[in-house]
Order: sequence, then C-alpha cells, then structure tokens
Amino acid sequence: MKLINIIGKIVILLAILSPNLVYAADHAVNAQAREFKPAIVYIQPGDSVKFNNMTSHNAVSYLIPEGGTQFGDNGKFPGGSFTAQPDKEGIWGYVCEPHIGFGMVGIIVVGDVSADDVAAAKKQAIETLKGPFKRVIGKINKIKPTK
Ligand SMILES: [Cu+2]
Repeated sequence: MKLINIIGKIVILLAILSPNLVYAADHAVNAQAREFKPAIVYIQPGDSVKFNNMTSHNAVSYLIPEGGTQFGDNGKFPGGSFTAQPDKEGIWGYVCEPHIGFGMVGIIVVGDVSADDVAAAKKQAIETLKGPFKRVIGKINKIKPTK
C-alpha cells in the first residue's frame, strides 16, 4: 500500500514537472475545398496532427528537417483522416499532391523556431522544391518565429 502511494506521488510529480512528456497534444487540420485550415500549425515535439476530410486530398511532407521521416503516402489518398507525427523539431512543409496547382500546401512548426530557422527553411525550400511545390515558400513567409 505504502509503495503504491509513493509511486502515485512520483507519477504526479513527473506530470507536473514535464507536461510535454506526459501530455502529447493532437492538433487538427481540415482540408476544405483546396486549402488546409489552419495552413500553419505550431506544435510541440511529440504532438501529432490529425488531417480531416482527406477523401480526395493527401498531405505529403516535402520539406523535412534534417533527420526527419517523411509523412503521408505519395500519390495515395488516406481516406477520411490520418494522423502525422513529425519526428524532428523544425519546419515541415507538406502539400496536397492532387491540388498543388491550387497552392494547397501547409506548414507544421515543431518546437520553437527563430527568424534564422525560418530563413534556413526558406533557403532549403528554394534549393530543393521544384515547380509548383515552391508554393510552400509562400507559407514559410508567414511563419511567426517563436523564440
Ligand atoms: Cu487537396
């Protein structure tokens, strides 16, 4: 009994001291017409992003922080919804491949980013994205640095 009490107190203490470790948040992005809303989401490491209304859309990451794993299946529709969990801090740019011509792109900012981080992501996008995929750059320009 006493041991259980001690363990319980330790768990509560950990929850208070490190909320991100215990409570990963789930953020929602809705595909509406040919836009992602909101087009830019700010999340913390470990959080996930649930994409809704994805029957005729997809969301594939094309701008990925170094060491990150691409999310979204190229060329495939995920169906009603799917959840992405970006695995590195930094700026992620993704596109709806069928609607890239309409500028259907979005950004996920994981953790805190500085103006220099935003500038570096823009440089990466300019150097690596081709043709209509460069429309991600327009959204990068709207990121608000968080540190
Ligand atoms: Cu779309």
